[in-house]
Amino acid sequence: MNLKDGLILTGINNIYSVYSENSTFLCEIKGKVLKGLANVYNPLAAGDKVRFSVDKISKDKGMIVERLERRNEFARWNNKRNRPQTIAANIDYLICVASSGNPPFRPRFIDRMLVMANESIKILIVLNKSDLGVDEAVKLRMKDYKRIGYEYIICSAETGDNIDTLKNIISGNISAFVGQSGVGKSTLLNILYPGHKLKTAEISLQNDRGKHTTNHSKLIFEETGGFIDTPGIREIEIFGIEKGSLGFHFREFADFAGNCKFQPCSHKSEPGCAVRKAVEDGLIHSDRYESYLRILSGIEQKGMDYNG
Ligand SMILES: Nc1nc2c(ncn2[C@@H]2O[C@H](COP(=O)(O)OP(=O)(O)OP(=O)(O)O)[C@@H](O)[C@H]2O)c(=O)[nH]1
Ligand SMILES: [Mg+2]
Ligand SMILES: [Zn+2]
Repeated sequence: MNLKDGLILTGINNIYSVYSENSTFLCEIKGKVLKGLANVYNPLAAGDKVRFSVDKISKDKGMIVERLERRNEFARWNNKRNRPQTIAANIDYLICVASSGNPPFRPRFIDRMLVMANESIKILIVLNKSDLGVDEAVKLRMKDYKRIGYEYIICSAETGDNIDTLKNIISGNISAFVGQSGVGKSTLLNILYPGHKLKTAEISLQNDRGKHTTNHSKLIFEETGGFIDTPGIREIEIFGIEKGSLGFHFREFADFAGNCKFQPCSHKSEPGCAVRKAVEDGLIHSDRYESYLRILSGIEQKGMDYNG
């Protein structure tokens, strides 16, 4: 069998667009299930590298036989299907897109993205829609992200404010744009990489959550880099992290956690907790601590099942 290596651009209803040697092949999974990947929501995500065979008759069709090892992935737990869902694979940059308004700023959502982001992925927080005004509290929150080691940009796809800075940062990288529906992921990408005409739409008026204009993750690449536009997500459910290690995913806790009286410490109610003390002293942002507590309680409620 003549096998080729290719890159998953997108997958819709189990038909995958696979890019290889300057052509795109429409492929299905051979035998429907890939070895060892029966229990995941989506065995293949945009950015995955695969091995496939080309159909002898329809030369633009093929069968995927194997998923190659992932360098990294960004995933969440899909509550509806009760399985992990990969949003993008093999990426350099995770662009956590939020908006300062319409839909409202949700730091809790960003914190969840940061917890799920693999350490091998660079992270950039993008606060879009600056033209709608940015509250002082939101500015402070962004500064706190910077203080604890996350880069951020406040920009506007509408006015073009700071878009060049964003362009320079992601240039030469494969970036996945992830965030709630309606924050402007596709609009930003249309400006950063003109010519692909990604669908965008006004967010629905009934609720502030948007209506999911982008339906499928899609990888597009150019000489200057590439991007994955992803559908808006309502919630990032955490998985694969035990309650005892959640604290390690909050970078700024590291300076204090070693001084907690009890080891290990959940930083919840133990006496002599240095993390809680740091929150009281304003050395850890109280809102970050609140995110920690909420995620922790989610992990505790779901118990072991939660870890896949
Ligand atoms: N005021 C303002 N509106 C913006 C800006 N960026 C995007 N929008 C608008 O926000 C709405 C949603 O934009 P989309 O790009 O479709 O949002 P999305 O994040 O891709 O949404 P999903 O595909 O559903 O996840 C559109 O009406 C855009 O015109 C901005 O910087 N300022
Ligand atoms: Mg979109
Ligand atoms: Zn503690």
